[in-house]
Amino acid sequence: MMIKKDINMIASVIAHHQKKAVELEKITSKYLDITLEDAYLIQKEYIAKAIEAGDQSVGWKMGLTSLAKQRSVGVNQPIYGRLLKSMEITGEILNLKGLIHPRVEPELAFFVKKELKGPNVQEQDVWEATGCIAPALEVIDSRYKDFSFSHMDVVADNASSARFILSGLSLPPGQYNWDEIDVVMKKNNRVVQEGRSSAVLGHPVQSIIKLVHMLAVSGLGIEPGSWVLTGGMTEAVQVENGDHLSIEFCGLDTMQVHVRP
Ligand code: 0L1
Ligand code: MG
Repeated sequence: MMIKKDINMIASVIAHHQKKAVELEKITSKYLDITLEDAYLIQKEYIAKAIEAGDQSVGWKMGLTSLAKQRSVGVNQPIYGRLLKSMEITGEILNLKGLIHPRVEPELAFFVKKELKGPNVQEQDVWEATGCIAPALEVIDSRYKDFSFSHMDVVADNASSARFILSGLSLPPGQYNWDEIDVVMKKNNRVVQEGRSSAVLGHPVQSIIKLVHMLAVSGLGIEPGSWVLTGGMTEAVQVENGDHLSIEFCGLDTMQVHVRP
């Protein structure tokens, strides 16, 4: 395991690249022995610094929750990241300032109203703790050059979290089959991705269970009042200035994104 001084130093380098939107060489090319525990400590360190400086914690994101996404980046298990208020976009405009090579993906977000903590949490506990569910979009933006990284690199880079948009809907958990939500993503009026919520570990509720179990390893849990992005229902779509995205969560909502300089 790394010493605290190195954790803090790497955390401040990554935070700088995130803030300035400047590409970064993989940290594992310099620090060969970095462990998964170190990578999560690096993530935790700069998020704590941001909160000390006035930002607020909003919740968590799960990443790499589908086999297709795991295969596309060569990492064979889900990862988590932390969401801050400063990452949230309200409205339909995605401003590319502060982003390097952003990609957008459709997700289902769970609002957790009761603490979920510990290695024994099961599906029933998650449903009892879920206040509502909302269609959402995540904007991922790996800070690594060419979106190329290892498991430890991407965890240290907050699982590529950059921005997120909640649809504003608060849907009752018991009213829909959350593994049967189809999604169609159009970019500039052309269908570019189609998928279904079962792509997220078979059912998005499994993503929450997995997150709780992963957090339990570090003695952490999901705090009441947290949003959790459960993972991409399709591959992420690259965007650039001038693009317009229309993302239909069939039977629920259609979200729009206008990409601007
Ligand atoms: O949210 C995600 O599934 C992305 C996790 C990190 C991998 C990537 O940046 O593509
Ligand atoms: Mg995601």
